Amino acid sequence: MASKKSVPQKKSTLSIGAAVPHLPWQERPKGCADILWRYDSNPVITAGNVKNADAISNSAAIAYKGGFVGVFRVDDNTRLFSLHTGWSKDGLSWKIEQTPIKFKVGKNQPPVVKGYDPRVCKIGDRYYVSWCNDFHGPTIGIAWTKDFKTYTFIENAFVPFNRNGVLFPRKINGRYMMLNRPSDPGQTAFGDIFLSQSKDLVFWGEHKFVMGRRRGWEKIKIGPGPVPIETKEGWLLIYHGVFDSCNGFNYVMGAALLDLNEPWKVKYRSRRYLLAPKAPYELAGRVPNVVFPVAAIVDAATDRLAVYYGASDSVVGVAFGHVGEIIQWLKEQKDLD
Ligand code: BMA
Repeated sequence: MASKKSVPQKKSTLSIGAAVPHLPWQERPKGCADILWRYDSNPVITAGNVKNADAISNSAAIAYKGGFVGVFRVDDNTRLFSLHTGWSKDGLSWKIEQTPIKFKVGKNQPPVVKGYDPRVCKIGDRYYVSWCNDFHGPTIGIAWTKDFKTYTFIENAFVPFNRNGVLFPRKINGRYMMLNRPSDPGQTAFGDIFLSQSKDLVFWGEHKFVMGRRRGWEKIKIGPGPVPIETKEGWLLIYHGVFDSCNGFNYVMGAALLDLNEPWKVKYRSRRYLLAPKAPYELAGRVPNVVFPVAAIVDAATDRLAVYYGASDSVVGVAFGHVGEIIQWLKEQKDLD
């Protein structure tokens, strides 16, 4: 009888994409049952990283050339919001450039003066930045870069008002796709997630409704967070949901799984929140009670996930999780819908 040789099992993961062996990581603390757990030295970025900054919060980090790069939302002490490039070897300790990004704009294009809540998405060999741009009110500006030194403005995707433009990291059915959240010029007491499609990243159309606000922690509005994570079971979307209390709006995180080929179809959605303000730097700051997820870096070899989020519109925090566990957690909540 042939002897059975033990074959080393390759750990099966759900995420599709590149291995990021240098991903920042800490194991879940003993006794913690949370699906996302915070880095124990949060916040990783504070206003002290840039001269004359009042706050550095909702910012996007991505793996780049064996290290990390990011586009940061810097609110300065004139209360102007601008975008700055930042660099890091380990994803936790960052050097942020002192001067804002100067976008190259075409001669018939409006100037880019201020911006906030950037996302960074790699599609092919380009990195696309989408952010809340000021064009007669908030809307989504899109630019591209290859080296994070020169940024070329493409266009404003929509007429005002819109916030939280989040690209998918590849074309789907031959189209670029972008989640977005129509809004108003102010603090917007409403908001649902839509998806828009484009052949060239300039003209957007064939809009689809993805999902709307609903009772509980997402009763006022919802908005897409990090670039969706491609998995074997669908696109994992981490998003923010907002509820009101006698102290104003509270921003928390939730998650959903979208269909791979028709990503406006929601397969699962969290009834429970994924992470809500609890740490002191989330509960107090420029805007108290805010966790605002903006970037998610995944090591597809291990399913490990690091989420970058703005805390209380003042600082940046990191939380860790496992892609497979989040999907399992979403499935377990099916009956709560
Ligand atoms: C939203 C945006 C975010 C901010 C949040 C909480 O409308 O302005 O940048 O984090 O409010 O203040």
